[in-house]
Amino acid sequence: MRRGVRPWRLTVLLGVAGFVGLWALFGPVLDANDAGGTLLLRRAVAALTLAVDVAVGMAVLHLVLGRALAPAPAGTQAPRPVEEERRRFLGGLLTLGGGTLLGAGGLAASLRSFTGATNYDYEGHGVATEHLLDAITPTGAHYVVSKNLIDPTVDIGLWRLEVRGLVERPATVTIDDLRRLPQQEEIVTLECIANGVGGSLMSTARWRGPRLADVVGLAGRTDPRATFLIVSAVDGYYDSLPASVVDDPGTMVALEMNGAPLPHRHGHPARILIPGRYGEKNMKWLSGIEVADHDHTGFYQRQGWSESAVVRTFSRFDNLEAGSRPTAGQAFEVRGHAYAGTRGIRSVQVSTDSGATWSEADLDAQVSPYAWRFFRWTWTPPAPGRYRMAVRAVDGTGTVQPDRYEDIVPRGASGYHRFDVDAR
Ligand SMILES: Nc1nc2c(c(=O)[nH]1)N[C@H]1C(S)=C(S)[C@@H](COP(=O)(O)O)O[C@H]1N2
Ligand SMILES: [Mo]
Repeated sequence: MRRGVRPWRLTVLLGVAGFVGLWALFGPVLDANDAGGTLLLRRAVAALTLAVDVAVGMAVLHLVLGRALAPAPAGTQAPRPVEEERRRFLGGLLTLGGGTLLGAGGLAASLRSFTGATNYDYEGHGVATEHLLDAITPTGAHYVVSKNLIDPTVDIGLWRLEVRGLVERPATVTIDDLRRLPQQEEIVTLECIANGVGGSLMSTARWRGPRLADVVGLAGRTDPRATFLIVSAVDGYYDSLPASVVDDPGTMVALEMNGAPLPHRHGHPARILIPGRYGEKNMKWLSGIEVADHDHTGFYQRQGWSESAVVRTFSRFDNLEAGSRPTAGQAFEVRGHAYAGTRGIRSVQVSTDSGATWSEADLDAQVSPYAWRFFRWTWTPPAPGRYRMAVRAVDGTGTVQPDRYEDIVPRGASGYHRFDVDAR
């Protein structure tokens, strides 16, 4: 019996084209669905997942189309026996059923990889170079990180914040309830735990809203057994905070950013701000606060990131990045910023020989105990040539930023920002 010509070449071609197209469209967000590996590993896993999805899809298409397009076997003009008709029918049914199952599985797998995805597109979402030296980042230039492919849009009239758990009387809080509480304003720096050495996933804004303590207080007294706050958001994001942060004066529920209602992508209508903790603890699109006597592993912690998320000491050059070039024998002002969360910055030191010798930089005025600190250092290169610049900060406890390089996973990056500069 002659078999129909199977269009396998076409299937393979279509599959490759499909993979390339999908990767071009979604690659930047797919690579972020990480389980705590390196960026390269995440990209490889994402590519492999996509390849398997496409292969399954194409196999299904091939089977279904192959059957539909196969010409009737030659020499079977005479009516076939009922037995064979039935076999063919059952075979077709099986192929269709199996194909549907496989297809649905592939679709579910890709949906899962989307909903778990994180917009870790470092290059695309950091602060633009021209705003690196702004003490307060313009709202439109503030870095953005979100796990969502599409962020939630909240109808403020329908939105409620639930405060429940180990409280006197669970409360359903409206935006007006939050606005009626005493408002405080703080300048706070946010930094993503995925901010690499010398990275720009870090910005500073003027935030305004009630203290977290007052918001939790809307549900009456909290049980002394409380050890954690389990916070959740409209987009299904969740994390836990030690209950003790409620008493930190800087911890708040921000309703405004730089004098305007919280923008959509920064968590409208309400977000948590915890100075000194990496961005992941700063819940956007807040929807629930549960006072609990147990921990609840957060969205990112489940993927292998550290639990406490206390920021590590960070320092970087800013104006060298923008391409400024010093000239031998002429004074040149090196500028940059440092951040160590609530520990504060005591001093910043700059090196032109990769860290063999250090000079003290001048610090700009401190704008807030919760914000980064800018520095400047006047340098006169003795001769033309290449200099390996390095910068390090000393935090408010007197601890010198360590030189040992660590990648962002799992506790956030560590190490000195080094930069080659060619003096004319
Ligand atoms: N609901 C919700 N909150 C979230 C996130 C999220 O995906 N969903 N991402 C977190 C992460 S990882 C960071 S770094 C900060 C980023 O805040 P920004 O986009 O306002 O700069 O938001 C945090 N809060
Ligand atoms: Mo983050």
